[in-house]
Amino acid sequence: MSTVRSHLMVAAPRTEPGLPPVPAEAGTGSSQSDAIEQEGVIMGDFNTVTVPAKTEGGVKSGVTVQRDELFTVSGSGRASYNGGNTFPDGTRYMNAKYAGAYTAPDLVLPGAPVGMLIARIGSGPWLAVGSTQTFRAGDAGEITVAYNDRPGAYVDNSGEYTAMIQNHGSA
Ligand SMILES: [Ca+2]
Repeated sequence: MSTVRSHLMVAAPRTEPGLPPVPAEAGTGSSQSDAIEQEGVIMGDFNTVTVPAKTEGGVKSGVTVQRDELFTVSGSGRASYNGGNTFPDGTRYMNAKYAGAYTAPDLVLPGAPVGMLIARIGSGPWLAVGSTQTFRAGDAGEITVAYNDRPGAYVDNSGEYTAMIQNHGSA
């Protein structure tokens, strides 16, 4: 019965939940800074995106560049093209053993290893990124990042990279 339990708990005094705290409106409280922090974020110069290995055509980064601006793309993580695990630099591990890089002429970016992180400006030519690379933009557009594999051979891929894209401006 509830009345009995209430009597037993009286022995343990605790803070009254019904008492309101001292009003903080007049003070210099630090509890209302959310909106200010959001205003302080400069969007467009920097972003981090997930790059699933399955996503043929890549992922738009949200970062745009103008011609001659410097930008850096960096990648981390592990993924698979269904022939081994790969890292953004294009190195592979097969059956838990280092297997080097594998290149083929029919990859989306030929000459760059399968599994390498690649990027392009708008619909321009793909660029080899690897773990990190800084480029000077030859054109204006949004940076897209992707996993290098054969066209049409993305469906059996798994895993994802995390790519960081930074626009440094025209330094
Ligand atoms: Ca594949």
